[in-house]
Amino acid sequence: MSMFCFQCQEAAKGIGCTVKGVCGKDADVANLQDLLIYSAKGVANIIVQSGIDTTKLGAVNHEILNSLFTTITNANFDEASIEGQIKKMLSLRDELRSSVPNATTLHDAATFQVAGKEDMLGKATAVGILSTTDEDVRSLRELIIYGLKGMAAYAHHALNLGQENKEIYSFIYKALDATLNDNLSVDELVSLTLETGKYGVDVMALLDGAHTSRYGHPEMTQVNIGVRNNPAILISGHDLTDLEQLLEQTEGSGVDVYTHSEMLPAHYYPAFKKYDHFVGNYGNAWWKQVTEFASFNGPILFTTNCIVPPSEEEIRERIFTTGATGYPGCTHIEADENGKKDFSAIIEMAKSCLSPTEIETGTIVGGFAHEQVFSLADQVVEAVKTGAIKKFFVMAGCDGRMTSRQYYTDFASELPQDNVILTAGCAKYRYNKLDLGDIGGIPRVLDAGQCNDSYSLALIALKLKEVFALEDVNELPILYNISWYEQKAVIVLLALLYLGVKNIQLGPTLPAFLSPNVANVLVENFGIRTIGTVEGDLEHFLGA
Ligand code: SF4
Ligand code: SF3
Repeated sequence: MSMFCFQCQEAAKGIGCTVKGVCGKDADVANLQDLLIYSAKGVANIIVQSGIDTTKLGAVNHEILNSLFTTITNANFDEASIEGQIKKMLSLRDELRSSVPNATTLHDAATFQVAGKEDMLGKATAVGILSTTDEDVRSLRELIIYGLKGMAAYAHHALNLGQENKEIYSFIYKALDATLNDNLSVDELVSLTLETGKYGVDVMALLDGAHTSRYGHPEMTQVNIGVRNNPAILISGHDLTDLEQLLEQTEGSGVDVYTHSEMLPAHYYPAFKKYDHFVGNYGNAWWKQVTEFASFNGPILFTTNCIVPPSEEEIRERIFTTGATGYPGCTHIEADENGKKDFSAIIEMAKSCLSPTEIETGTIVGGFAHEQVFSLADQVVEAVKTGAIKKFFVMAGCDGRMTSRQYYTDFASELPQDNVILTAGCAKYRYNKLDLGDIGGIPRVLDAGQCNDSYSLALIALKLKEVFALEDVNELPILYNISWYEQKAVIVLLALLYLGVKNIQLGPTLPAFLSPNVANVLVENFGIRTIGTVEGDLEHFLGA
């Protein structure tokens, strides 16, 4: 075994990747990512054990987010970049440690030293996931860590918009440190897992506030999926500040901008509608990028995951990364000290490329985040009261490569006409181009936005609970059939559990990192189950 990773839904054989990631991550990258997490835990150990006030830790707070985010699935495949981040963390860690000379009970994570890459790889093997031998403790520790990775990603986007929440940092340190503590019981780790969900809600609220205060509230929007005849740049990932800067810098240049995958919901924000050269969305969910990038013809900017390793050199040369992403051989664009990024190299490249080849035509509709849905509340409530809408199905989450995900297309197609799908994240691409119609003008697929906008779906549920004067969110006509892939979906799931949502169906498979006992806790306390057949599940949900 040259590595071990089981953090995403595509973990090899449903157990874990041991030689090379199914995602394309090689063993050295996987091991360096393990060491980066261990270094982050060391920083947390010093902070927690010495009671350091996290409000005084600007750079450390930001680098903790960056480190966690870097290790998320499909974000960073660049060994040199991860090695550099480890060095940065170790230097911040050692500086912190010297500021508290009397700290005596520090963990190895807070004190170990490594001399170079070989040394790092040796250390990584000793401190990786399998170094926790009890499978239930390992399962809970990793569940918490993956929740923290998702939390860090969202906190990082909010930070880019100038918004921070000190309590989120304090929780991240507390939880990271707890995963080093061999004295914690399984019950204590279970309650820490649920507490992670609480901060999941908080971080999504923070990001929602950061997005809407800067860009306005998403509104119902028809997004073009065809192309124009100008050279163009494709922007992927979740970071709206990168998009904002790209739109500003391309204005008047003759270069168009299209969104890809999780950037699609940017079209729903009023602030971006003023740009005539912000043309539409090109393509589908992340895993189809290999063929879509070939026909796009122009350069691609990755602001976050999900990157699929580009096998052809011609395409690799057109890919640019920024923020926590990285890929060897692709140009990485760093922000200056004021957060400004210079995208002129991408714009110049675009001018020398052909315009995109059309792969689809028409439009798709979205923008049903909380304020837009609240403004339709009377219509929605009336439709529920008259029985025109029987149930809402939350089908948020991620898409992925596995052929078993056809289930979600079939489920959406076969859902009776009086049901509405609430979605967020890249899961939507499994059914957002089907002609599913509307109910009295309300589209049957209501897309709230990116995976982090699952927060809107929670607010919508809470609003309906209030309108219908119910005691419990589980009494609402809302059912959950969620698909997951990477760690942002983990924090969304933990947030829903924290909000008291029960009977979530999670697929296409349950996480490999859930030990049988931990899976049982989720089944017994929360009624979590995984998908079966479309027919059987429709019967299960609707009793038909
Ligand atoms: Fe395997 Fe997923 Fe880990 Fe990649 S992120 S190595 S596919 S478990
Ligand atoms: Fe998708 Fe990677 Fe999860 Fe943000 S872009 S939802 S998988």
